Amino acid sequence: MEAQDYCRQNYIDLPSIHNSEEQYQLNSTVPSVSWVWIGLFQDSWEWSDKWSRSFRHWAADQPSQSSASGDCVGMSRANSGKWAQYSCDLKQPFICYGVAKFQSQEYHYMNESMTWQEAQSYCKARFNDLATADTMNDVNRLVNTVDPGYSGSVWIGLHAETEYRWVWSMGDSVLSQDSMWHPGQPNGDGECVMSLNGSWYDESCSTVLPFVCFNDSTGFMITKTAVSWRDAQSYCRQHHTDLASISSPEQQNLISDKSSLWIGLFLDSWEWSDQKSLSFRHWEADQPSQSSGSGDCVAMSRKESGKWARYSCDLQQPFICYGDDKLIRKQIAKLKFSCTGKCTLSDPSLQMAILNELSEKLKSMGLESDRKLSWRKNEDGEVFHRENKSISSSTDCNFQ
Ligand SMILES: [Ca+2]
Repeated sequence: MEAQDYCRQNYIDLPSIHNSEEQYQLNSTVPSVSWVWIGLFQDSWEWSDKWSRSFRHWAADQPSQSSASGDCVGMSRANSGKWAQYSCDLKQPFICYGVAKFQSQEYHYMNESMTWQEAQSYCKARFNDLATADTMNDVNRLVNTVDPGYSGSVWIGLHAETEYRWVWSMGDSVLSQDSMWHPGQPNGDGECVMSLNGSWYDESCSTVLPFVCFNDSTGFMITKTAVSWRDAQSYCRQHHTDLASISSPEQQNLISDKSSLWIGLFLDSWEWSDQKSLSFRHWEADQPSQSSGSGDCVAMSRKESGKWARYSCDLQQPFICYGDDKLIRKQIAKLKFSCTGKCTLSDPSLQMAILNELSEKLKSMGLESDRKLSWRKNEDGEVFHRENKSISSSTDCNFQ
């Protein structure tokens, strides 16, 4: 462990030996002592994402061999990020990696009637775009955004496209190359997909069939009651997570010995205004209606618990945008403080007191309006930073 630390600090790591040539090279480097440490070690740990990376950063006495020390790993800032074993049942803070999947965008209800295109331009100019939704959580937030006194429908960002694609109800994954269509399918006789004897068939969405839901904690759940695809989707979303997505032959095997079952795959030709390929849909029972003339733009209704229907894009109605309001101006000013004696600028109550004083000062200058003042924290979480060798500090401050 000390050898590993030393190599990592001063070079790269203990050597890995991949072939006989490298072994020979290493032999010629090593003076004639009896033996040296190399980088190989016995390991029984695995990353949550199954990636076979073998970099380890254990604390000196870790991992401990005693079985009582736990099967999960935590790191400690105090111990320069080194790792130690803990019981997996311990409740502790944690770190995730990756891009946040469900980044909650702020919704803004616009109580002003416009056509879909006008609403789109308005949202793009002032916010990001017309509202998108990718989860039931988004649907509920959209409903709560609408003025409670308004019971009509409200534009969201979905509109018709001419291109049709097979997508998953859960909105999570693209249809993989090794999709499991039965030979000759899809043959254009429906926009929903059933699984039968291990392969897929397109089928009219109004056919009644048993179905398979996916549940975040328990996995696939088969329901034997036969219903339409849309009813199956509603049931799965209410009682589990959604209709099942199938992304591997292993998952398909879980249901391959069963009779016909609805799965989460469906044909879609709708697109979000911001071009994001989110395939989550929340249509009313008879929507999107196939009859032409029913409109190429989508609105939701508070009284239909946020479900969607298609309307003529020329209809004038309120709408919901998402994203930051570009009209709110943010001004950042840098302040420098000098203090004599003991400086306690890191004290939050003192920081608040300074803001209050600044706010009073601005008011006395006639700048009260709806300005909000806040301190801007630096990356290290601190507001103030001491200037080199001087007793003054400077920082940033937001004026909104
Ligand atoms: Ca078919």
